[in-house]
Amino acid sequence: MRLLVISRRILWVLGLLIFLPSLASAQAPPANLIANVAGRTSISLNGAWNAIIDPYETGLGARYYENRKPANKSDLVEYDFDSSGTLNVPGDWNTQREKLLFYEGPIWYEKSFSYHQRAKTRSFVYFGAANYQARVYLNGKKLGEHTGGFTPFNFEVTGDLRDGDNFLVVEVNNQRRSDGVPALNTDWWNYGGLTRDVAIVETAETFIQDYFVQLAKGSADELAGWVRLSGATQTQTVSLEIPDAGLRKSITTDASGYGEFRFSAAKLHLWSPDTPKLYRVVLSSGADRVEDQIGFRTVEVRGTQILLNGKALFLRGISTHEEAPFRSGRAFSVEDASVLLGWAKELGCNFVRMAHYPYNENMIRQADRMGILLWEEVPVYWDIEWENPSTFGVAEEQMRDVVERDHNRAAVILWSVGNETPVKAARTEFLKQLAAYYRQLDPTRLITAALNRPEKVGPDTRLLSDPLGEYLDVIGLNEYLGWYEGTPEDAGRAVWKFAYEKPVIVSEFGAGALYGKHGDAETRFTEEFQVRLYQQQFEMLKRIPPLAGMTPWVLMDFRSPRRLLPGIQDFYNRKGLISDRGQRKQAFYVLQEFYRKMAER
Ligand code: GCB
Repeated sequence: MRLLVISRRILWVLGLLIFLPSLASAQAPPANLIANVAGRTSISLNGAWNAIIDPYETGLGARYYENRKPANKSDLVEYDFDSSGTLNVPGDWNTQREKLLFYEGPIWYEKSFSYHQRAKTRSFVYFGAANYQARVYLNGKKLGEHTGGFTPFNFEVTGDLRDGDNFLVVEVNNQRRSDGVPALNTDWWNYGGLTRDVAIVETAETFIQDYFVQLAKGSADELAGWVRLSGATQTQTVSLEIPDAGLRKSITTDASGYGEFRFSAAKLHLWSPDTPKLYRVVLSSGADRVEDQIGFRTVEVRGTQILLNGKALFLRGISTHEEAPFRSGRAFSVEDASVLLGWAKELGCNFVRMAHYPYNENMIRQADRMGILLWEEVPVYWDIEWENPSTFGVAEEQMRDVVERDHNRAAVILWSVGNETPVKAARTEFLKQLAAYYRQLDPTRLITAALNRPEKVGPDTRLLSDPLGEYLDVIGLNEYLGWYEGTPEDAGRAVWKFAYEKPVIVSEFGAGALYGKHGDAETRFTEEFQVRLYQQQFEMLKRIPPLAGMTPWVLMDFRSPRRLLPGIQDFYNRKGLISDRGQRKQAFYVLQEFYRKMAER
């Protein structure tokens, strides 16, 4: 028996060794994402789309994507987009029709629109996000598929768009999958649908598809980066202008359309939470021109400190979900972003942890304008199929696409590879490779992960020595002392040790409280209990020497299928400092006061 156990173990280790290198070969397909869609000519396809709810995915075999009408009265067509009702885009479907609140499965969307091509342009259909899988068809022809619920994608439709009437059909399926990222189990609502903007984007034949314009790593007065053209056939010149800084440079791209640059930019006003200066940046090449608003700042680690523009900074933060204030459902608009980030500002935050997946671009751009630093994360959450190369490919693709979308945003300082993942060899290898991929995609930002598996090494002492820490710049620590474990006073006494000499962000702690539920501080789910926990946590945090920031859990109550307690949770995680209707709980003011004092120091 023992022999069997040992030989099984050896086989497993051998299997892992053989298997792991192949994770890297499951690479994401080459990037074709168009950066900065807002800065281009586009035609919005937002609004009401026809929608057929198709729980058994009948539509695939029955070819709903042809959007057929009976040719005559004896012709059998068992679907009809025009009389099936509509869903708004952008928007999750769950909060648009009561019977869809719990729905997980396919829904077919259809949008008819007319289009008139301008001479000599290319066109693309662009989706801000579709959760989780999308199959896209234009005028009955399949354009492609996309996996991953929180990242943008586009398909070229030049030549497929007709002059005049067109129709797009998209099958969106939010069925959870064991090989997905995230996998089957999450503590947030699995909102399905075309949750973000949809548009036709028009470009020149050769156009500036993406660009990286940032301060060079380690420098506050040199810009370094690259541009990538799509459709280039020969070397070409790209002009890069920052009028307010008096800068005008030329970059030469190679025959594949790629060109790097590095030049001095001494007089830039650096972006910071206090002075979130954004510069107008204009890139042009041949017939193409794209404008952006970009801030410049440095971020680095020195010992256990995080430095912004060379100065140590404490990250007074809060964790969030991309959940809409006041109306529930997925947030998508600039207004949603202003409210959520406005609340964070009111709390005294200079930092937001955007857990647990990439948010819509409005949120990131709004943070850039408001001067809020960001932690962005990919939905590598809890347990996923660490040994499955296709799961790795999906994680890698989501990471690549959020980096491509946001790599010019000054607000973003941290990329997180995941949240509360189990400590085991295959997981560490997986996340180590993701961290390396991040560094390759964006050498300027810091890499982190939210870890939560400490060892108890004394009655009140915990040691975090997760081997993943070696590959991170900043250690994120989620801990729920006083809520899932022990009493708040246990948290007050707790001592933390870390195996790494790196900055630590306590990336989660919290307690559930129903807004308006009052009682003594011993009683769960009262606002008083939540306050008690926060006060004890503050005692603990003061005794963590490498503490460089904190993002308590969480800004606002959010929907979760795991939170069932009637009368209290009713499918909401109640750890918010603000209720889902915008009411501030007592702990909101307690944290606000803590941050106010901290900011004065
Ligand atoms: C966690 C998770 C977060 C949950 C939270 C909770 O550790 O990272 O997604 O929502 O705890 O409320 O339990």
